[in-house]
Amino acid sequence: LPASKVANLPHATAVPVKGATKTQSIEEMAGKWSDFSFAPIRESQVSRAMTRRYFTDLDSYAESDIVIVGAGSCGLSSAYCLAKARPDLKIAIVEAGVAPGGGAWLGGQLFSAMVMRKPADAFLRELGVPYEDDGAESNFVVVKHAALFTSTVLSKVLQFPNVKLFNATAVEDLITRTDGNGGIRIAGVVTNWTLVSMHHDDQSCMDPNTINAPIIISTTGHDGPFGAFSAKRLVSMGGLPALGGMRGLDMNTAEDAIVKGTREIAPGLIIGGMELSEVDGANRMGPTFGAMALSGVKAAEEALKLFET
Ligand code: AHZ
Repeated sequence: LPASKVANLPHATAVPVKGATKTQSIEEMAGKWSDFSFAPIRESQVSRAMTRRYFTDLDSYAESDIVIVGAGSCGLSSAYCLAKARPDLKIAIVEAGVAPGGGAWLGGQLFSAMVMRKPADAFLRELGVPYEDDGAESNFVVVKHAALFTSTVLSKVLQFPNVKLFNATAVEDLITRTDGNGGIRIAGVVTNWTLVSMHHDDQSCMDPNTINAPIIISTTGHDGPFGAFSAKRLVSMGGLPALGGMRGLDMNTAEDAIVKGTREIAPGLIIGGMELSEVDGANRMGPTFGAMALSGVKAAEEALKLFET
């Protein structure tokens, strides 16, 4: 149909533009609510505003420079360091949950405060997250609410123009290439809507999607319904002989081991955070988060080294 006729069909009727469209401050609105109206909108404009951007992102990030799997405290810390150091890199974060943040919305059990052992306070200063410090005699600092840490790092990560978070999306496999010597190299991730990944057993024909990337940083936490995903998949595909299996809680040994051990486990795959405890058989640390932040910092450093070689 010619554009003139389409414009006359009921479904194409535009909402007449009326009401306030000029940029206003909150102060200017105060006390004038009886005259208030939103700028007009048509529902399709909202649909298009969302879907056009999402599909543009899917198109753009189908070839990424780095994919971070899991947006917990380790993954987000890593994303922050990478995006800040290399604005030229395209960084996709794939998070199975609707809400990014993993276990870092609370400090431990259902308590709010988040403990970070020194020297991880350096990362809080980098982010500008306020904390309580009892001074030279104290070996740790306390953020008054874990959500303050998580929301701050998240908001900074999301503001980098070179980062896209795909939440409610699970990594359900790894893309692999043979290296010519019988070994494998990780070359990307296989993704699906998390709700789809959870229903492969009772629905059929729900093939996945993919993101190619030369470097994957996996920070999916310790074993659980989705956790330790890449570590477990590495074992099942023969890229790792066996899982070490996370050991019992020992704050002192656990945090050092996770930070020091954060590394490229298989060509193209760096593992950090509590997922690493499943690879190395490291202890868990319970409710202290310094190792998650600094493992993220180290994972970023390891990735940057790979880009330089
Ligand atoms: O939803 C998961 C969470 O947000 C996400 N995730 C897991 N599997 C995924 C998959 N695809 C996409 N297949 C996936 N996303 O990964 C995130 C992991 O966050 P986390 O907080 O569980 O892990 P972390 O290593 O960043 O932090 C661990 C925090 C812990 S656990 C612990 C203990 O048990 O002792 N102590 C600390 C500090």
